[in-house]
Amino acid sequence: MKLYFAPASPFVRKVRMAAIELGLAGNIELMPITVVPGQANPDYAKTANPLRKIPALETDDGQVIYDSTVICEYLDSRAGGGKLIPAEAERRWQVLTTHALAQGMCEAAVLLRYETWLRPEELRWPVWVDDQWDKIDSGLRWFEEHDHALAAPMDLGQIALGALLGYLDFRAAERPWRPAAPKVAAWFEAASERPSFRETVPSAP
Ligand SMILES: N[C@@H](CCC(=O)N[C@@H](CS)C(=O)NCC(=O)O)C(=O)O
Repeated sequence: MKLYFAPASPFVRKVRMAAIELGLAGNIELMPITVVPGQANPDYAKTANPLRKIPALETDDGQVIYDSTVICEYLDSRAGGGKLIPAEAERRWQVLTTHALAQGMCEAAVLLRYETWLRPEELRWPVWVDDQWDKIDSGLRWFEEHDHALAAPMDLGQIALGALLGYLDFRAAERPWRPAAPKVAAWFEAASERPSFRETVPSAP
């Protein structure tokens, strides 16, 4: 399989972490690509993802799958199913919901990056920036108050949360999140020892 990839993306990291947890990383070749809003990338749009977003995964039979959540579901099913997304109904809806929360926090964090790095300064909207941070803070509060969602075994919600926290450390170190979320911080410190976390720490392209 081929994974269209950039080393800073939390969505790509989520897929790579899932692949390592599932024992599939050795079957995936990383294909570096640069995607930036506002920059056309017609080849990638045509051959991989019309939305020009990463990650996208090309399977062994040439099918292209996106987005990160669909790819993780595909990998989970390739590994036998029910591993990172439990099969049992109650747990399944819990994990998919905590995943949706962490995924939404990742989306807010990436939008913040685009707003503060890409958008011309005179066009920036501070109220919108504060609103994205509020979504992240509110999600962190939820995990802090519902730390049963962080109990073993590792699941897709926890993987997405790990990708988000690593991205905050990488892109927003000047705004520390740990003081307001000590239980989440302790979980992240322990989880960061896992190969899936250690081998995928974000870096600049
Ligand atoms: N919902 C998508 C989000 C992917 C996404 O936004 N990726 C960013 C990189 S971190 C991207 O490709 N940005 C390029 C763009 O928005 O044009 C997923 O989960 O895969």
